[in-house]
Amino acid sequence: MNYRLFLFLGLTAIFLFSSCGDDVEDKVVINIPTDDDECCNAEETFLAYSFLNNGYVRELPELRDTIDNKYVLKAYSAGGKLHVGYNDLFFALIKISTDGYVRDFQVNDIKPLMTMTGMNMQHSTPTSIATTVYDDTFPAVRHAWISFLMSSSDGGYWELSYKAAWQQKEIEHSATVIEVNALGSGQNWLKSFKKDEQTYYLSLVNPNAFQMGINTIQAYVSKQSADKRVPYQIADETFTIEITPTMPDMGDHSSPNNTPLIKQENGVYEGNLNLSMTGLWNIHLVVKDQEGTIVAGDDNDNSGYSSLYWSVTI
Ligand SMILES: [Cu+2]
Repeated sequence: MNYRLFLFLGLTAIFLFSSCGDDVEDKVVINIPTDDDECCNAEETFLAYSFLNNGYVRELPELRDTIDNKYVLKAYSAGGKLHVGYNDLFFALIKISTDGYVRDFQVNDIKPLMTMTGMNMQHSTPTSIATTVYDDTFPAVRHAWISFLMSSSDGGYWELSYKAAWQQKEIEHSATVIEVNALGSGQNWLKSFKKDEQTYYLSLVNPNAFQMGINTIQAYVSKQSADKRVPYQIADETFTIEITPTMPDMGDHSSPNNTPLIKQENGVYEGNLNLSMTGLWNIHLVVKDQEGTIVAGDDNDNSGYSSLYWSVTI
């Protein structure tokens, strides 16, 4: 987005308006683009541009789509990469003629699909499926998330497709191959448990943002689809996720002031996590249903802690 040009046009318009203020007829002659009611205003454009060019997010070019040579739909992630576990995805729709960001567009039907080459089977993974506005101050950027079960490897490859819609226009981005990287050692951000023959997935949100001390910890609980090729949606049920972080390299000591993850209105689970030192932490999980019955997180290895745990290294 050429924001400077945008600003320049705006300032020129103001200058022209004010310089011929005493001649009412002249005002209608000034040629200010008026066909841009589908785009954001200057401030929203600036904020969206700043966010998408902040050096943290980068485009995933394999997910780009061009529509009638008039619009470009771009997808972004942290560093332009994807990895096992939770990933944020951002979408922006850019009008080529003006470099403006289109507001009020939707991206939905996000379908990650892995083909397991040797096993002759396909499966999806936990995902938000549809997008929401990421930040109300710049509605041009929409947000989704995908939590990948496995990395791309000789054993299989991932593809992603999605649909986008705005002002009666609709496009479908057919499946393109994406690269999903493995996580480093000491990082395990996605766990599963079974309840009544149903598999659930626990996706820890962005633990790379954790710092020493008290952190807000967020997670999603997703349900494996009956047809595993269908993206796994957020589970309807309400659970409570109790957490006990321990340091396995330091005699499994824990930390005080942790609070359970409780389901919020928007579907995310949220609690407090105290990482009192830097290093490797196992976040032991006990999942309870609404009646308080434990549905996952038994102490199977007699360690004194649940054998269901995420691992993070800070
Ligand atoms: Cu797989």
